[in-house]
Amino acid sequence: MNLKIGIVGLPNVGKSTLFNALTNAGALAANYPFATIEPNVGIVPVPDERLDVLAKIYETDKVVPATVEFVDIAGLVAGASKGEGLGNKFLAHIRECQAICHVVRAFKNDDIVRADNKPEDDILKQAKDDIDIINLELQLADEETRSRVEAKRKKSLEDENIPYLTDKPVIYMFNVDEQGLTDTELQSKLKELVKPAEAIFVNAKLEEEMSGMNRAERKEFLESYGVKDDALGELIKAAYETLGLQSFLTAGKKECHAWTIKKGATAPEAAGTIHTDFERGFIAAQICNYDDLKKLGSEKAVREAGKLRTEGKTYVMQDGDVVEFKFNV
Ligand SMILES: Nc1nc2c(ncn2[C@@H]2O[C@H](COP(=O)(O)OP(=O)(O)O)[C@@H](O)[C@H]2O)c(=O)[nH]1
Ligand SMILES: [Mg+2]
Repeated sequence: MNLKIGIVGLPNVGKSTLFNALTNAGALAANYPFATIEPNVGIVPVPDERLDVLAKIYETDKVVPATVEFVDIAGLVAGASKGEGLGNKFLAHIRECQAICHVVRAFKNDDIVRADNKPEDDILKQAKDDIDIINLELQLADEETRSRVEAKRKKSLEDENIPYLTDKPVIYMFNVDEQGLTDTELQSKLKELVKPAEAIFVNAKLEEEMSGMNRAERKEFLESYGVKDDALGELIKAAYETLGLQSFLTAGKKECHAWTIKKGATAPEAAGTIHTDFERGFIAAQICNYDDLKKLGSEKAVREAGKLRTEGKTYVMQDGDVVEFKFNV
């Protein structure tokens, strides 16, 4: 499953700073051949401490995290749907994404001009106005698409599956300043603005300062600001929540691997994310719980404790299942 998240927002809200920070955090989160495909597209490993534990237990040669693709989508400005800025160039990029990360400026700094050239004077109101501008542009773009589809439908009756932008789940990422990071009153007001969507609070400047730090150093650095996790960790948590995703793990000497699936996916469906043959030829899944494995220290100990289960076709996968699929091709 290729999870792809598009980063949108008005100019000068910190999108590119955050994109760089996210891809950089990912590069250091695992020894995975992280890649920037294009300057604005990056594949980032999902930080998962469980993989490190499994790698020790199995004396693994290779660790393969789940991945997320981020796209820094520039060009959304007031009037984009009418051709302002880059016009509608952003549309194709957003269509390919499962979720939108909408970055909203919530820091005060008059040296960095706001898109509307107004001074920073009311974070809450200006954040609301900015959000409305972006959401209106997305709506207008959809209306244009809708009328194009309607016109076409008159000619042919084929039923098209149009990925409307306003159907995409949105995670709001408020780019706050250092004060805002711990200002719970401001944060709850900003949350209120966008609910029921998920809202997360990050400081792009601090994220930028952490480039070059490993995960342990990041945690320690952020703790000194009263923050638990970095932007990558927060965004992925919110994205999994919003999209109803979870991970399962496969582990062995050759490889420890994390995989992303939908909550509620069955064992054969999970097998299918590894290989379609695994789903077609599914026989059974041998499963143990990650916490049991960690506590007991080896697969052998888990088996002896009676905690290694064999599950069939109807089994619903749980987050943190460590799985070995039996199949027949
Ligand atoms: N003070 C401050 N400046 C920021 C922050 N995030 C971004 N900037 C600055 O704002 C400018 C625009 O940032 P950029 O990431 O390019 O915004 P984009 O247009 O949304 O991609 C750059 O000069 C950044 O250094 C922040 O959290 N605080
Ligand atoms: Mg940019």
